[in-house]
Amino acid sequence: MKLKRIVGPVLVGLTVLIAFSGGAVAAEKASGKEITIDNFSFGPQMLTVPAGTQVTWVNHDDIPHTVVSEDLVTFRSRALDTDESWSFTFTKPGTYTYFCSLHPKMTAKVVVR
Ligand SMILES: [Cu+2]
Repeated sequence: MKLKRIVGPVLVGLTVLIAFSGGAVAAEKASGKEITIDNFSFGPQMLTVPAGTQVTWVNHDDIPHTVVSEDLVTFRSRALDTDESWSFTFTKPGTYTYFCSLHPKMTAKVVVR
């Protein structure tokens, strides 16, 4: 009788904990990762994500920027005006160096594991 009283709440607590951590992982995957463009630079300069992650770039500068993969073909955004964003989902592991085609000195990389 005494044992039942303790085990009941512990089981409920454990179930809630498992459900909560599962939900948190799903939310993180769905929301993806964000890279900001500010003062002519990408931040973070290097972002590491698991394969399947959607990465979104947001331009906070008041001039346009683009997001273009080093090989020019893997991904290529349109020109992003102030506060515009653009997303790409990385499906294959690798190191993806990219730059802004309007200001080629702006470079950064995404590492996909
Ligand atoms: Cu630029």
